[in-house]
Amino acid sequence: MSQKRSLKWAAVPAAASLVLFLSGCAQAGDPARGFLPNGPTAGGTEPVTNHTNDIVGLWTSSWIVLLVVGVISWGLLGYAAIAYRRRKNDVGLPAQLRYNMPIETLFTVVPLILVVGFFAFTAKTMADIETKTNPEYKVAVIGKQWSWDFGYEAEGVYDSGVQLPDSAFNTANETSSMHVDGEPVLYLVVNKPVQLDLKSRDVIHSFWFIDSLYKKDVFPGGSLNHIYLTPTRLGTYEGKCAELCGEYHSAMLFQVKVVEQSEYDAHVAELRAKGFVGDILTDETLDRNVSGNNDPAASKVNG
Ligand SMILES: [Cu+2]
Repeated sequence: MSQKRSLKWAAVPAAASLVLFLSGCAQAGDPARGFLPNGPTAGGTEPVTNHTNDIVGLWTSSWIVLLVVGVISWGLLGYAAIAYRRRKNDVGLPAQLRYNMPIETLFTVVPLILVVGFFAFTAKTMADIETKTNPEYKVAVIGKQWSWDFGYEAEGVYDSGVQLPDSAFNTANETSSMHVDGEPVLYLVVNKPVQLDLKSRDVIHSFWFIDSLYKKDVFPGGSLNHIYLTPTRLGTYEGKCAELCGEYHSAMLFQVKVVEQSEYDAHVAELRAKGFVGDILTDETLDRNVSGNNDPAASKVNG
């Protein structure tokens, strides 16, 4: 084989890698974070919650390990395809080999190490996230077809979301790629550990505060799920339901506002002034998303 031809062959995987690399670079996001969302940077560049650094670390180090394995595998594959290709004067089948113990041992042991390693690091990160770390306050998060209720448990006030009408989903109302005017808003205090008590009124939903990089199912029937976190950066974040829960699943948008204690207190006072007082976690009648509710603001949209 001439030098020129072998170079041409070698250029194929190199060109393919370059295309993949450049198309990856063209996307929005930070490659150092493995392109994971990181919230609006207007509030600073600190982690969004006390868990996000660990999650980003698990994600990116997994990708680094997998890319190393991938590059070695693709290299060997390419080498074998080129070095052992059929030559012009070859006839019949090449020499048939039954097995190769060293290679087969390698193919068994390396994936085993990888699977055990990924499992261990994932289990460690999840155990850290799931550990209850002395929450200083509790907020009830209630999913329902198709909106969210938020209850500030110690203060005894709540904010009951009303399903967004179809008309809300036009470009005029969309102030960002995801936010729609009229979404329910969850207020959390910056740098204060919170316990979220998750519950559903009907079917299984999933509470996804996107930039926290964590989501959790929301179950009907009394057994609460919990999320423990400490928001660490001021700002307004987007959230959505992450479990297909029916026709208007996509309307289950919400916002999370991470604010200073004073702004949180002002929000609680505002809810109290509006008369939204009660324990929404246990009192089903406080759901505003029902027609016939006495509250003039209440309406059940879209049936
Ligand atoms: Cu849902």
